[in-house]
Amino acid sequence: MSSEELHKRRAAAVARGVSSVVSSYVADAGGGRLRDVDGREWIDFASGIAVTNVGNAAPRVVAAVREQVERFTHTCFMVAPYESYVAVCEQLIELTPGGFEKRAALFNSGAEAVENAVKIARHATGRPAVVVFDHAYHGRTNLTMALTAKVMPYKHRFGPFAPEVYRVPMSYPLRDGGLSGEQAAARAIDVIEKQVGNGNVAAVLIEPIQGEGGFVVPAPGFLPAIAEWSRGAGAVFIADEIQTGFCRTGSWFASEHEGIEPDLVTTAKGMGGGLPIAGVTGRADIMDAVHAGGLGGTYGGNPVACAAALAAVETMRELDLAAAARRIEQRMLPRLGELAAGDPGIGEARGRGAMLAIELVRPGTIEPDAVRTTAVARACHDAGLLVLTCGTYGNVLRFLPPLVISDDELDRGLAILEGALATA
Ligand code: PLZ
Repeated sequence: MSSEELHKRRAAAVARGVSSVVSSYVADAGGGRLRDVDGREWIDFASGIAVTNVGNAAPRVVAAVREQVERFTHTCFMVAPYESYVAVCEQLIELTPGGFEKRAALFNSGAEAVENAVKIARHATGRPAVVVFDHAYHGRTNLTMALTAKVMPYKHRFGPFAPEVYRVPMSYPLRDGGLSGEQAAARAIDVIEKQVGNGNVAAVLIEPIQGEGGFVVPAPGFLPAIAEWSRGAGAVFIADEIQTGFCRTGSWFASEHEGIEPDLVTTAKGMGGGLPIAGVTGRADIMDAVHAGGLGGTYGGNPVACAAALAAVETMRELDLAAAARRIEQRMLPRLGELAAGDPGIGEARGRGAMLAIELVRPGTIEPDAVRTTAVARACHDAGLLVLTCGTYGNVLRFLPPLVISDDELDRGLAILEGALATA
């Protein structure tokens, strides 16, 4: 059945609120490529939104999932536990930053991990307030909508939202007049101290590099200063590494680039090699503050997803995908920089590892150019390159290739992008 025919069926069956970036339907995918049902090949610069870091249908993941579904698909860890859940928690404890004693708990999605991190922080501190940042994205459930900054499409007419969420200014080097990390942190801390009050803050929640908000890399020093303030105030510092985690930025976690050790880390996406699984990992005293039975869910740490996660981590270790992400940065970022130098409509090329972006502006200004961004993305799609946009202003083109993408696929993707920028 062709994409066109599937699209017709979809219109009569799938709710309009769920939309897709492209109108082609996938037949199969692997490495750095997708093939649609019409027989067209695509180069993948999306990874299903930073999920298939190990590649799509990665061999180890496929084998592990196959083996597990034949043994058992579900017992519920809260009813009858199994080894792989424990093993995934052990891996999370080993891989997340921080040499202190840790515990972990597993969930199904990023939003669910964030919700649980907030539950844990509130329980452990006995305080209500959660501090989040401009441009933040943390999910689409009621609490995480409140934590997410952008109204369209995420929050519009979906309120009322959960209370006790306070938003403070982010470090956004292109848009904050060149504040240093320390200055930007002082600006945020001032708002917290004046408007929330140190003793009320349960958690400070931040993406070390913002994802949906525009691939915003804070100025150096910003994250350490916020983490330090948080510690001093007795608040739980939570790094949302759902998009940045699992080798994406050239290390296991983006927090490592600035040497910060979050009290709690939320993970999902890349963790499961394509299967839905998420985690909250962090300081044992905070995690274990919660009473027995206070955390859980029917499917959290489902055995098939756990098998996939263990295989994905093994693949990352075996292929050294953190190094692969650094190589992708070395190959892509200079070319994106050259494109920016030759195109006054590109305000900045930025990012880390295989989490890279260009931000489009009206020439000579920092005024966002969302119209061109959409046009460039469409031109890429027409030429067979799957790219995504993001940003509060919808003016950022982001590049998230699977970490196993070949140099040839990377170069061909870049050539398509160059062509699209030349015409759109
Ligand atoms: N925290 C940092 O990036 C998910 C969302 C796409 P879920 N980002 C992609 C969309 O439009 O829904 C994300 C994230 C960060 C939390 C989440 C939420 O993760 O698995 O989508 O719930």
